Amino acid sequence: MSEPTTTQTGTPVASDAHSLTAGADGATVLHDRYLVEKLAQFNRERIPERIVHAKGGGAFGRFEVTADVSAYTRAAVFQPDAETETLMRFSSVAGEQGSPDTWRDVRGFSVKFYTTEGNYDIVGNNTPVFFIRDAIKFPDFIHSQKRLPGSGLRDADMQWDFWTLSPESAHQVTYLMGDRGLPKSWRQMHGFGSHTYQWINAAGERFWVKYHFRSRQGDRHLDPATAQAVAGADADYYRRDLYEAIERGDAPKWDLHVQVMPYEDAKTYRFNPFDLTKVWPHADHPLIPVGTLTLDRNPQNFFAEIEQAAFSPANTVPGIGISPDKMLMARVFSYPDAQRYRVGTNYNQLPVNAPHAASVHSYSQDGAQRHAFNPPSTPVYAPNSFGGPVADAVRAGEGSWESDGELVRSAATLHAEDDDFGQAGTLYRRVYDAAAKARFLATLTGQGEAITVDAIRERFFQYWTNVDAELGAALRAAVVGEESAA
Ligand code: HDE
Repeated sequence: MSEPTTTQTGTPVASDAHSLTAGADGATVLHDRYLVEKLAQFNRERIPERIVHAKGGGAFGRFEVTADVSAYTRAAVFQPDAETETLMRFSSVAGEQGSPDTWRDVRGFSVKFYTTEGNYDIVGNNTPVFFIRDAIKFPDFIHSQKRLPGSGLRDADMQWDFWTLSPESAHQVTYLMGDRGLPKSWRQMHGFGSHTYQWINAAGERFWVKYHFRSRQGDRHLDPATAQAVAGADADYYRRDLYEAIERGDAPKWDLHVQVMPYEDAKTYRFNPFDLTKVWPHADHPLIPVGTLTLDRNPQNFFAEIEQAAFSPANTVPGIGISPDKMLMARVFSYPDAQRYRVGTNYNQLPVNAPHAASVHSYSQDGAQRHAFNPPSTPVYAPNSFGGPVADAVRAGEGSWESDGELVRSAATLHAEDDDFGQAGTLYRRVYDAAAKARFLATLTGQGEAITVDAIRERFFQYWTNVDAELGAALRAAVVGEESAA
């Protein structure tokens, strides 16, 4: 026997099929409470999609520490033998909710650790760098990658107009137009925290770190023709792959490593270590193992657990801080702001966002959809004389750095080897093998052909010439040559 259908307040309803009407052929009445509730709830099923990273999927799992990095951080989640429940969400950046998984894009790589000291989130990508280095350009950058206001179409002219006028984008665009732009699956890609973060050990010593998640499934890609065919045949290709792998017990794993830089070294390092368009070459700072992330449990409800999941670089824990990366500091504001709007003021009380292994003692209260609250004996203000929660003074100086100066609007001070194109050229020349270089040239040729404005196309050739002179010449020959042959 099935359970009776009920209203949202638990009352059995009279019919799943027939509205209440004045006679079989007459008007529908407004006091058909269940019909009204059903239609009204339906109209409210959608919340705003994420303005970026709208299309994605995710799963739950655990993070197990396999090494000893306690010399660098006191964070409980990274202490020897710690095991922590995790949530991960993968995503594309520019496409909307329904967009095909295999359109060329950077992929999001978000991890939430439900630690004993509160939730810790690493919200990264499958690339170690980013397109810009100042957050004030982010909305412009995203607008240029999304759709034209009139036609609602994506447009190569505006994408390349923005990129070629923003030369700091060259390194990340070299990743995007290379194999990383078309992963074979979410399981088969590496993940990066991308920014520099701060770790603080038990003695209060500070270090700068970068996170690298190395996929045990390998870092594989689709060739562009396959990606295009799959985009039409199965728009949910990556989402399906992850879900099915976990269902059949094939739990994907990533090994987390960190690069560590002593606090003082940042001042004289050859690249600005807080510039998100730069990597730290592994020869300078080798990978140090930390532990293993395993995804082994699919969500029970995609909307409740993945769509409403709220990841934020603001979610740090004792022993971990942010850095003076201008992008990261802005993200600390932007993510909770997006989530208050998109999910609601009390989004952190939803089971997927609430801490599991830590409890909340906060003086914040009320607000729409409030579910959790303090016992009535807890005072509603601080300071108080009634034993209310008290801040942890140890954290007051934690995660800080020296900073002094006039308020200015300026690019960051350049370090010895800082420029816009050097690391992009190194990636192209030293990391891409001959076959990858050939795929890269073919992809860029297609991009160049899609540009319709001469001035933008000229800047496009110059941009790639700045990355590598031979590449620029080959590209010009391929684009102009193919056109004159046509
Ligand atoms: Fe994001 N980004 N971002 N981003 N981002 C969002 O957060 C933003 C940046 C990334 O799986 C939004 O809740 C600004 C870098 C991922 O749910 C939003 C800037 C990196 C996800 C937002 C950046 C990322 C987001 C959309 C420039 C990699 C998906 C709604 C300072 C290192 C998270 C939301 C998930 C999502 C803003 C740059 C990765 C609007 C302002 C750099 C993986 O708040």
